[in-house]
Amino acid sequence: MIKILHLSDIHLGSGFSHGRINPETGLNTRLEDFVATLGRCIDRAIAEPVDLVLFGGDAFPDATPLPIVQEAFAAQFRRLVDAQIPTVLLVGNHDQHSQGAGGASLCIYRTLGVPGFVVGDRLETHQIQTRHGRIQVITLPWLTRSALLTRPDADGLSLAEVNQLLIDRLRVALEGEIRRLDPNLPTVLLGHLMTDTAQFGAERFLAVGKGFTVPMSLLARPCFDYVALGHVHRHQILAEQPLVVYPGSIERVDFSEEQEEKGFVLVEVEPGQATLEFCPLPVRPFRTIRVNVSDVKDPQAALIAAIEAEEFTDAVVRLIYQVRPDQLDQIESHCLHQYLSAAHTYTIQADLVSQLARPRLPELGTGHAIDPVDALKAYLDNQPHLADIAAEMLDTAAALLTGEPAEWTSSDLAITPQLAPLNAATGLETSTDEAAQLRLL
Ligand SMILES: [Mn+2]
Repeated sequence: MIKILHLSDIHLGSGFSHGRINPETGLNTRLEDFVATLGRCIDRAIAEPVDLVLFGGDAFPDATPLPIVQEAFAAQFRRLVDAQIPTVLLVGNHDQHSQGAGGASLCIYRTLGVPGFVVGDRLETHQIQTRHGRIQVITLPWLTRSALLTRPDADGLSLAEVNQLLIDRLRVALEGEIRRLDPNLPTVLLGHLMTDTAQFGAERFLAVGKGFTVPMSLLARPCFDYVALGHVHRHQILAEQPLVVYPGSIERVDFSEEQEEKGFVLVEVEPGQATLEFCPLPVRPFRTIRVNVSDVKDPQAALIAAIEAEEFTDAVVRLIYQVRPDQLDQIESHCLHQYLSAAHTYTIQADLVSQLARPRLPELGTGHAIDPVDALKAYLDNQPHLADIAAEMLDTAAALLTGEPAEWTSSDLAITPQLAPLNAATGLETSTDEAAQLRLL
């Protein structure tokens, strides 16, 4: 039986906007939080002691962390070297250098020859000697398209066909590793990836458009005794036989993780079976106070009541309230700051709402029903670039409203949005879905 501590998505050095400078140390308090939480994970590994630590990737926000952040990370993992606990550091998407292979932020541990440390920056099988016997770990770092495909391979293929080709190539490469496994040793697959069944949080927006989704059928296979994953920040168990697990991030990276419990997992593995324990971490709470005061008489009193109803001592707080422009005089912001001062940090966001939907085209006036054709005409009068097709649009609209079929004309093509633009970087067709996601980056 080999005991493993599996943690992931440390993201040390991110979330500084949710912290403040600690006057005693000069450091951002969120860096201190993350380091303290990482320290708790390492404490547990040493206290057990576990036979192996698996890190599922995304050590830092990017491949070039600040020296002070690198040092804080190294100081914690150094304790595993001193305790002679072998450790695998997997390279996640945030650890990769964007310029070609190599140079990932974690590769320094291999370069320095840190005893007992393995860096997983390629698909590879590592046999690791632990206090309770040997174990084999297949490392599957974050794979980009360019790791598996050349541009000619993808020529003329749709996005779906490219993804299928990527999965086929990964399947073949993984099969090669599986065939060389020693069937008498416990086996772990350690991967930084998105599965097709995971529930996503912030990481979706941190990484979209750069990778691809791996089907569970490739992972949940009897040749693996445990599948240790990283990348998705919400802890989840995706399969029981074998266990396929995201431990989740160790700290809240942003407000999208407000409701998530944070932690790591302890796993006991032997050939043919694994058992799991999720270990929650006491991390700093995030609280959103959301209140609509636009329909109350005393918005200040309503705001204070909403703040007082929440327990947020030492939490990262955001107060979001909806208010009418004419109520702003009634809000005393210094008073809100006073009430929120028990928070670790806080932001206040006032969303202005209009009582009436104000007409954006003055000629349409307010309050009464508008004939749709008049509305379209007013719109077109304000859009000079549509002048060429204005008459046709009005005819078509009139025909649609009377239920008579409009005849298609050549200008229909001119106003059809281009649904599959070429991606300038890859030369691949971009689906509108992906195009929408790319805009989020
Ligand atoms: Mn990731």
